[in-house]
Amino acid sequence: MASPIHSRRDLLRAAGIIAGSSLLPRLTFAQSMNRADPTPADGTADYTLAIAAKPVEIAPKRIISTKNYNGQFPGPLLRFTEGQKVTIDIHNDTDTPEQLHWHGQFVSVDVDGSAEEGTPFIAPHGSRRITFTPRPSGFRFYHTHVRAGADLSKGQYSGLVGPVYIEPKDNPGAYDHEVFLTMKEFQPTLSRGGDMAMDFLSPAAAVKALQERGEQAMKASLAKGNPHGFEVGYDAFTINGKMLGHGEPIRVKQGERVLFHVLNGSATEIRSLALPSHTFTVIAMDGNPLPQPVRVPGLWLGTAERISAIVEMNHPGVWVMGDLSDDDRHHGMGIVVEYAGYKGKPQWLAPKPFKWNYAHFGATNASTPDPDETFEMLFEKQNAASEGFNLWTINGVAYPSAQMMAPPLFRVREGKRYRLRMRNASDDIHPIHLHRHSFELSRIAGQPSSGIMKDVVMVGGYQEVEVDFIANNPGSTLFHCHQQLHMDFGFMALFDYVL
Ligand SMILES: [Cu+2]
Repeated sequence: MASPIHSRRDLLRAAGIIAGSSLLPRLTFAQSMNRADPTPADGTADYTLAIAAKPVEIAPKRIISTKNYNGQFPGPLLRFTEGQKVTIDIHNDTDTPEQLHWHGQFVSVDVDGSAEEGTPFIAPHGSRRITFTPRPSGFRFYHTHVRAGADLSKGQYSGLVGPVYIEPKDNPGAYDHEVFLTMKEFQPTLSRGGDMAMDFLSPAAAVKALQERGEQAMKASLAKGNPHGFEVGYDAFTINGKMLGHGEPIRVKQGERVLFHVLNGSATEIRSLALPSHTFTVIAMDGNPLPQPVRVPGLWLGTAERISAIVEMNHPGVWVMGDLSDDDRHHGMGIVVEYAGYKGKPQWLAPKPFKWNYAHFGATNASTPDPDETFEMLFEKQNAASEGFNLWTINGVAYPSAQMMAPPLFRVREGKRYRLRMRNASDDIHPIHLHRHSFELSRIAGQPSSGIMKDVVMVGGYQEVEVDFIANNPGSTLFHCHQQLHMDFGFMALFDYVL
């Protein structure tokens, strides 16, 4: 199977590749596993995170055992201050190597938490002390970064997800209190079909050439007698680790302005969120302030996306804040919002249908500067090509399943501005993530955009999206689809810095 690490021999092979790279300090296997334990120079860490399989009660008598941080789901909220160094001890109390990724932060390869970039593993029953300077400010998160392959107890199918908030130098908005929400499914199972929401993205226009290419490939595969590749479905849906109605409600008062920090912590799913009779004023995406606040009836978030939005509490009652999917909400994807002095059955009302267009959140008349270079990227699916799983390629190359650091597909020079022209020849939406950098959305399905800085963007089925980034954080940099089932089966590539 594509799961990269099944044995000590695989690990040795992976470590050999790391040690053989001229871009990294030369480490033996033992060093790369143990380097994780530097002698603590100055006593205690600011935070300690322990990775272990521990029971989590998502509803009364519904207890699941899943790997998580510190015995809780979501992992503890880590509050940092921008530019102020932190030390974190990570203990791995499991039998398999782990990686802890600081999603959305401009950290070094050594602590980023991606074996593909060369971050050392946290050895089974080992630990690692890391130090880094948190940046940029805003809503980030941390999560495991091991591949799961066909093993749905591993990777982000587990509960290894937690929020990070990096305090900005100045406060971005006026609000009465903050609420962090992590949306996450549990109890995954493999299936042969999916019901991914598709029609919410705007513009909706598909690129004909991409569609023909993708449909032809699919037709050819099915004609050979292949089934559809595996997808993943879930039995339990939670917000902050509780199924709808089973956690503490969010208690509010009329007239309050509540700042919600919403994280899609899913391994594979796109999520939505609405609060009946209320609107969201989005102030930041992926933790980065927007050029101006934008009011919307509800939110859509691809895997790993974050939205910070203010809700003015001006419609008293007891409400279900939940996913637009009735099925997923009925299976738990929601949380109760209760106004002071109000009791009763929480009410759900579907908002009027709305489309999600990233460009609406951008600057109104600005355009992005021309890049120094544009990289063309074609995303393709080979249906059921890897033991029943879809295999994914970028420009024809699937990231090797048995290898940690693969040869880089793209090379950048420090200080230059690059444009990624991503062309999706599949009918799936891909939440695309670039490690250790932010990018600016410059074109969404044909529509120009500017001023929106993100680290994940959904690329619609048979659509094109362009993003620009400045190469300002040297070191090996992983680019991948954040859908676990896609990244584990080829949908990754490395950028490397050259002189
Ligand atoms: Cu994908």
